[in-house]
Parts: sequence; structure tokens; C-alpha cells
Amino acid sequence: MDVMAALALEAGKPLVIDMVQLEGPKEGEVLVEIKATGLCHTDKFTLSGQDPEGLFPSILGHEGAGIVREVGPGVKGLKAGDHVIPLYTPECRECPSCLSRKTNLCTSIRATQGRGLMPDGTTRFSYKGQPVYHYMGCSTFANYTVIPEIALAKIRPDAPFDKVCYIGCGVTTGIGAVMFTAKVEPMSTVAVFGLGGIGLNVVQGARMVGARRIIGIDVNPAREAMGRKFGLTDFVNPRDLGENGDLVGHLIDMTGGGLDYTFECVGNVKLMRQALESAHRGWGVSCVIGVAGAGQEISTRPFQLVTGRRWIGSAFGGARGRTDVPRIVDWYMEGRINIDDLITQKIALEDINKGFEMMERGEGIRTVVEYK
Ligand code: AHE
Ligand code: ZN
Repeated sequence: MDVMAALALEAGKPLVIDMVQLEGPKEGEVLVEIKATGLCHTDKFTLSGQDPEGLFPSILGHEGAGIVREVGPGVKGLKAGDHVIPLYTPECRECPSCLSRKTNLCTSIRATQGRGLMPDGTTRFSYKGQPVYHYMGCSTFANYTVIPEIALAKIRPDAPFDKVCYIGCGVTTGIGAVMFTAKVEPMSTVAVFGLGGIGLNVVQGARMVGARRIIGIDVNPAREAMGRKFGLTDFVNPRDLGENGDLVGHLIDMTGGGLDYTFECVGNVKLMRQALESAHRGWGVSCVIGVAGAGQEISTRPFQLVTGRRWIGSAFGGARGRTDVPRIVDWYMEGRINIDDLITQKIALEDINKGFEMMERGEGIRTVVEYK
């Protein structure tokens, strides 16, 4: 079938909006009509050419929501008409990782997913007769896509696509890192490095679990007001500390010894070190969420770890997608989490490059593409 897509033909070039061809679902796969998709920094990162797994030509996008239109042979848990959120971290419930109960990083299809292919090693998309790669197993920058059943969370039918698509990445990544990965306790102190589309969700997650102090750190002063709306109690702009300002020392002074939990939400390795070193001696936990460019490395003095700080990381907020994503949709529908105020732009697919330009300029928090 012909579907409309934003194609990433080459690294560093704008996306091309055009008709592409999509084959129907094969064994264990599902055809989904995507109704809305968020634009995430990771799409921009991969488009820039910095993602070692980045493949071209491909159809990017991994933060979507839509409706099942057709199921392939062997699909048992979904039927046409079901509302779903694609999962770049699937949940097969059968692989050693899923069965371990120690991680959300299902391994059953990770190898083919990382090579831009469906589990059988082929692609469903093509353009001008040439294969086009899938992206993160989702490819939500197309109005129809094919996704394995194990990478789809079935959600309630009354949830609005243009809001809950954000649960497909940013919301779950931020709130989940607090609740599922770090397991922040009530009355904790928390610092959030980077108040963007992930960081603000860390802030609201920290508020939900009853953190008593939530310090936001961002070089953009406009983020303070938004942060306070989501639960920030303090805001620090590192630029206000002067050229050689000591951010770590400042945070340690503010908290009388350091934070119980810190979260790095930017993907900047210097910030990751500062986040670790501003965690409290003896028990502070620092969680890396931001995705750093190819070849980047983190460092600190071993002394920081010997003295009891723990450095951890979180992918998709530690959420088991098919189990946890429908619950998070419920939280939104019950008014427990705020997504509406984080979606600052809604655009048509034709304007997707303008959406990425706005992201580049740091304008707004989340842009959502709504398919007509
Ligand atoms: N090549 C990676 C993209 C980079 C990456 O690390 N992605 C994060 C999610 S960022 C969401 O905005 C991730 O958790 N990936 C899961 C994994 O298994 O690598 C990719 O995902 O394709
Ligand atoms: Zn994302």
C-alpha cells in the first residue's frame, strides 16, 4: 500500500515528505495506522549522523499512537480496531531478560531492530523500488507502519492520540526513571539536569512519589516557570554561577551535603559527571537518561564511587512496555500526570522539518505531528 512518510534519506539532510510503499504484516506483525507522533531529540540525534546505529534511508519516529488495522498470522493479543502505542523497547515476556524480572530491556528482537529490520530480517517499507529501514522498531513518521505484536502496548480507546503518543517515549522515560529505575522514596531530594521533554517528566515523577525538594538545572531561564508548574522547588542556571562557577559545590551547599537522587537528561558527558558528583556521599544515586553521541565517554574519580555514590542508567524509564504503558495512559486519563502543558506545538507531517528547527532553537517542549 502507499503511505505518506517523512523519509530520512541522508544524515544531516532535512526529511523528505513523500509517498512510500508498505507491505502488509507478516508472522507476528501488525499494521498500525499512526494517528500522532511526538518529535524526540533522539530522532534528531539519529538524523544528525551521530547515532552509531543510524541507517539511511529510513523512516524515523518512535513516539507514536494509533489504531491496529490488520494483524499478521500468529498474532493473538491484538485485533483490528485496538488502540496501541508502539514500543521501541518491546516486552516478549519469554526472553532471558524479560524472565529475569531485573530489566525492561527485552532482547528477543533487539538485533534485527538495531539493523533497521523486522524480526525476519527484511523491511516492509520501500521507496522508488529500494528498501527503506525501520527505526527503533517503530517508524512513526509514516501514517501507517508495521510493528511486531510484542512491541505494541494496547491502550484504552478513549485516550487522545495527540497526547498519549508522548507516553511512547518522553513521559515514560522521565517518570519511569524516577519510579521504576531509581525508585525514589518519599521525602527524597532530587536534582534534574536539563529541563526539556524528559527532564520535566522526571520532575513530575519526583513530585508524584513525594520528593521534598526538586532542584532543576538548565541554562535556559525560560524553563524555570515550566519546571515550577511541574513540581520544581528550586532552579539553578549554571550561567548565573559565573564562567568558572562550581555547580557541584553549589548544589552540595544548597542541600547540606548533596542530593539523594540526580538525573542527567541531556546526553552531555560533563553534566553526567556533575550529576554524579553532586549526589550525596554514602548513598546518593545518579541516573543517566540522556543519550550521548557516538564515541563519548564518562569519567569521574573512583573515589566518588568508593565513597558510596552509585551511577546507574535508565532506558525507557525501566518500564516494561506492554505492562506499564497502559497504566501510565490510565494515570494521564485520571488526571494524575500532566501531558497537555508539555505539548507546546502541534503540526502537520508536511511541517516536520520546521518542528526539528524549533527543537534546535530550544523553542517549546514537545512538538506533536497529527496525521489527518
Ligand atoms: N540507536 C538507539 C538510539 C539511541 C538510544 O540509546 N536510544 C535509547 C532511547 S532514547 C529515547 O529517546 C534507548 O533506550 N535505546 C534502547 C536500546 O535498546 O538501545 C536505538 O534505540 O536504536
Ligand atoms: Zn525518544
